[in-house]
Amino acid sequence: MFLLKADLIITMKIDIISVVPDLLQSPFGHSILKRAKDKGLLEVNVINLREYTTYSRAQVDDYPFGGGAGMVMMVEPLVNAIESLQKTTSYDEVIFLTPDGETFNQQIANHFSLKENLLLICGHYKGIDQRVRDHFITKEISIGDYVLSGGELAAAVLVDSIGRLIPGVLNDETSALTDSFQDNLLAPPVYTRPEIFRGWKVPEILMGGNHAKIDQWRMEQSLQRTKERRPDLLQDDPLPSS
Ligand code: 6GU
Repeated sequence: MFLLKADLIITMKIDIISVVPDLLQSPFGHSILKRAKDKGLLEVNVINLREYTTYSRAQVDDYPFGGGAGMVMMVEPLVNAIESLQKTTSYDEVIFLTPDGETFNQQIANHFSLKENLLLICGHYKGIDQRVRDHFITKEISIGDYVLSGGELAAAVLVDSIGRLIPGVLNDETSALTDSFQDNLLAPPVYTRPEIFRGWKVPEILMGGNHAKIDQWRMEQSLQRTKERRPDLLQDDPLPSS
């Protein structure tokens, strides 16, 4: 929880371990996430894995035992980095971003948004030494069935989707509730000024001011969109898996 009775604000902290920290410099400095940081609700730290290696030339990867293509991120630099961070922070989850993880969705974002301290670990090359996964990782997350060259963009997706859900981050607290996926439905169409553009009119119902009718129209549109585009959502068990 983030707003305690005494109005004490607790910052959510997300630490990210990466071999290409530069990739993560820009994504969190804009828009809603910038506001979350400025309000003191979210802190994001990017940690360069190469600072934790004892090998020469800042080496963090090596050939796989047993042969095969690609490099593997070594156990020692990762464990050094994780244990060093754990000295000052007790993480609620240590999350490894990997294409073979559980597929990320809104329910998982909701779940993580209620945590206080998260550690994200970005994989690269052919992955990380399995012993890190066995002994330190508490959740493995993928952002979809395609392969990225590293976990950084996936980490940015997680931070964005989680950060905007932290209580107090969005101006209008209800607006996260009307997002697509929050109730397993896609969001309805939206319109703003002008009422007519090139002869294309805004649906009359939205201009009438009858909010019960508008709510009903939006629900029908949501259902119709979901049936057409994502019928699978209507069959899914709406309960979160964890
Ligand atoms: Cl989390 N990492 C990588 N490397 N590729 C992915 C992914 C993550 N999620 C989907 N593809």
